[in-house]
Amino acid sequence: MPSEPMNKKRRRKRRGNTSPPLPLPLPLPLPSSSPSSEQEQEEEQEQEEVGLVGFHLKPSASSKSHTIQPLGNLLLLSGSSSNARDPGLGSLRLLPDDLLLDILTLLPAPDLARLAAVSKPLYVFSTHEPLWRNLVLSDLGGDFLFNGSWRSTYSGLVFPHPSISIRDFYSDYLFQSWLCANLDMRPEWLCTDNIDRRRGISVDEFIARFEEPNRPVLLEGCIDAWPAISKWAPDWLIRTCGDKRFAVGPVKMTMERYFRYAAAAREERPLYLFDPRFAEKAPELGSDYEVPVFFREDLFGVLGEQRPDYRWIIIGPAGSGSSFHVDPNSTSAWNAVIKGSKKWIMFPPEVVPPGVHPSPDGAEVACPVSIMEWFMNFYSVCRKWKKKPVECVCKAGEVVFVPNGWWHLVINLEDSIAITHNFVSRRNLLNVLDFLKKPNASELVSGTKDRTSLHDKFKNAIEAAYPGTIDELILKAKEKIAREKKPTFWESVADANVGGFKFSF
Ligand SMILES: O=C(O)CCC(=O)C(=O)O
Ligand SMILES: [Fe+2]
Repeated sequence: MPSEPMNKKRRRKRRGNTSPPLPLPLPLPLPSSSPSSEQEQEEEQEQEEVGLVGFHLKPSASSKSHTIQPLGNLLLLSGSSSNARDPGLGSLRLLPDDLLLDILTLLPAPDLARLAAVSKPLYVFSTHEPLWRNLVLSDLGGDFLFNGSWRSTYSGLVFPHPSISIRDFYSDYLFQSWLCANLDMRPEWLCTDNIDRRRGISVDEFIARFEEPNRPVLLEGCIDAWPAISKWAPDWLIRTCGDKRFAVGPVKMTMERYFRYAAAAREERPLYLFDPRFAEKAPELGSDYEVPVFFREDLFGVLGEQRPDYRWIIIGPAGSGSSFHVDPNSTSAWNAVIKGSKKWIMFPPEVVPPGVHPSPDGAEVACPVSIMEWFMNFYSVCRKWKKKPVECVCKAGEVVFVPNGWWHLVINLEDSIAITHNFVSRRNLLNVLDFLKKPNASELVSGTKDRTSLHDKFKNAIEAAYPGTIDELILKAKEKIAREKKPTFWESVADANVGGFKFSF
């Protein structure tokens, strides 16, 4: 069972080797303020010991609770120190940490629990939370009550799960995983806000300035009248549809259980509630918002029940989000924040974000497992690029327009609730038809079972509902290309209208 949330997107691969090893010594600057209380001093001293100086940890992260240090710290210590990782591993010590963990994913829960009692390092590896998360999701589906950690959620009363503290264990892989779960977003990752913002623009202006040129924009003030803005909050959602089951990563969970999990989740990549059938499951949710006026043309609507998935409710705790992807079927999207706030990073279609490796056929994307890992290792890289990403923080009541083909990454800065729709208008109809016709459509098309025949069905339905529209758009597109095409030297010298000089013998 896949452990990664699929959201509305295509297959995503686990990171191969996208993250460089943690640099040595750990790279972040010393905090400028001096610790105020004795307890803070003590905590800083402890963070210093394990190499955490300058990292901005979440308030919920106790440095006392983690046992793993980066490998570089071992090299800096005196000769008598050794890594507690190796002695208790036997010949397994030769395996890199990620491979060892991959092997442990093959074990059923009772064996993993037993292995934790064998030696200190096997305790560390077999209590690695993502292993237990996989076991919970594959063995229990969404029918679990999150109990503060995945191991105790699974084990409950079934297996003993003692906690022991080990301080001389060094592993970059495990340290990075812990760090990504406990690091706060750094202020320099949040301060760039270079998206175009508009309030009160007309639909024509939106089309001319943003949709036609395929540029992102953040729209303010266009969802103020949504009942959802004042109503939707965890308590209200639990009262209204707490017992209904929604899509959460690879499983289905009741809204109530999901909120219980989300309130306690402290992990690298929190589970995300991302459900395309929310309005059918809870019709009151569907009637608490309406499509903003800019996005009312919805050509996939001609397919009725057979249209691909197009709308989602999105709920997640701070730190959850969507790693880099391009939206499905070459559609454009809008994403409205109802509660919380989201940091967006977007790259135009021709710029592949750093750390992201799409397969040549576009069917798969390999990128860092966690969004935090992307910020730690790649954010500063693209800040130096000539083609800088478009960035913003989208707050409750605001809407981001995501043009088709744009890469985007989103992280929730607070516990957030949002609605997103993907749509086809006349501005992107030809793109969508082209996409659906690709030779590997069976791999690329998503949100429907009917991947290979979607093109013909959609094209015929558009022809029937809007006769002549496709030909008209093709003609317009050709005219546009001709207008934009630079004349060659010979064209310009032969044609006085384009302003070039003429030969005159
Ligand atoms: O809110 C999010 O996590 C972003 C979802 C997304 O990628 C989208 O709406 O296209
Ligand atoms: Fe998206």
